[in-house]
Amino acid sequence: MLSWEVIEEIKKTALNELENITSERDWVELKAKYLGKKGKLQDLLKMLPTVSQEERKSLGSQVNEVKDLLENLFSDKLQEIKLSLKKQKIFEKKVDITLPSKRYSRTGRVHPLNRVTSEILDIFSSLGFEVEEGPEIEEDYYNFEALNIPKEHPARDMQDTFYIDESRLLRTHTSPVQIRVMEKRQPPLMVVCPGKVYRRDSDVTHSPMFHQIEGFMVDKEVSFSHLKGVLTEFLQAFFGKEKNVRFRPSYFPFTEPSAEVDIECVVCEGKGCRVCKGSGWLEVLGCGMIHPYLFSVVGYDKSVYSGFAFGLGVERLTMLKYAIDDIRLFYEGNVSFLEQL
Ligand code: FA5
Repeated sequence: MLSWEVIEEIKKTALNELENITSERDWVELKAKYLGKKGKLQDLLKMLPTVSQEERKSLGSQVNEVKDLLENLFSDKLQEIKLSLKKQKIFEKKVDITLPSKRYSRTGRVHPLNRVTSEILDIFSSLGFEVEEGPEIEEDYYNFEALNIPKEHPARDMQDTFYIDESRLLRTHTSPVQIRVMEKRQPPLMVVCPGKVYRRDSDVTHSPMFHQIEGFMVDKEVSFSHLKGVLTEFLQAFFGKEKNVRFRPSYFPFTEPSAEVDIECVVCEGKGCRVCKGSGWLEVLGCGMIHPYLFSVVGYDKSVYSGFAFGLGVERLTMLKYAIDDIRLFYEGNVSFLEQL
């Protein structure tokens, strides 16, 4: 017979049993026993029609209260069981904190081109040069016209250009930085300008994007011997004291006279091989005495000042120093190649 005492008794035993379970499996079984479709509380509800009309309401709500209470307590109990299992697992898992940590063999490092650029800049700063930079998107005026290469001048073909519009382009060399620096500063100047340059050019020794370092010096009485002295000093510091250096006449519209500089072949030591095409020499940079036209453009008095300038390819020097035969290797992100250098 359904009564207040019967309901209380079921509640008491349920709480008691719930208190004593420790596994999820017991929890599932116990929950079915009391709260399942065929559980004890459902049985109590089924008994409601057997009691008098007056008692039915209060006993019905008592059963429902017990049901709500048990549902809450069952869900708390499940959390408690899960937490204690987790703690148990952590406790059982023994960690040996004296073991050495994992070592990562592939740590990042400076890209060879950046390393060689720093090496080159260090040599020039030890000779007294300062570093200046200029924009990669350049005006036609700075890249060509101010450097004595007017429109339609055949020398524009020496550097096949990526144009952005009529007056702007991706700079084809770092020489425009000469003009930008001279425009804003007065001599004496000893400056090097590193940076990316772009040309429509692509094969194993030419890349559409590559790096140059420009250098120039302007003062009173700067002569070709200063140019020879600085570049020989630089090349021997970079490639080794014993390497011979030679200057060959050449042509650049922004220098007069102009020269190309060769270094004794790093592979065959001047005997002649495949790399130097049998000549024993490797071309490394272009240079010359700054053309007086540039001084008139920037407003320097050409009867007072003279200067020299040079431009070198960083990839070219790195390839020669480390005997690399394909320029594209620098940009492929191949870790084993980069680790070798
Ligand atoms: C020039 O760019 C001149 N501005 C250099 C200069 C400066 C001369 C000041 C006189 C006074 P040239 O086009 O030769 O010159 O390029 C210089 C160097 O850049 C070359 O010796 C070569 O090492 C490198 N170079 C040229 N084109 C490429 C390319 N497509 N990929 C990689 N390196 C290149």
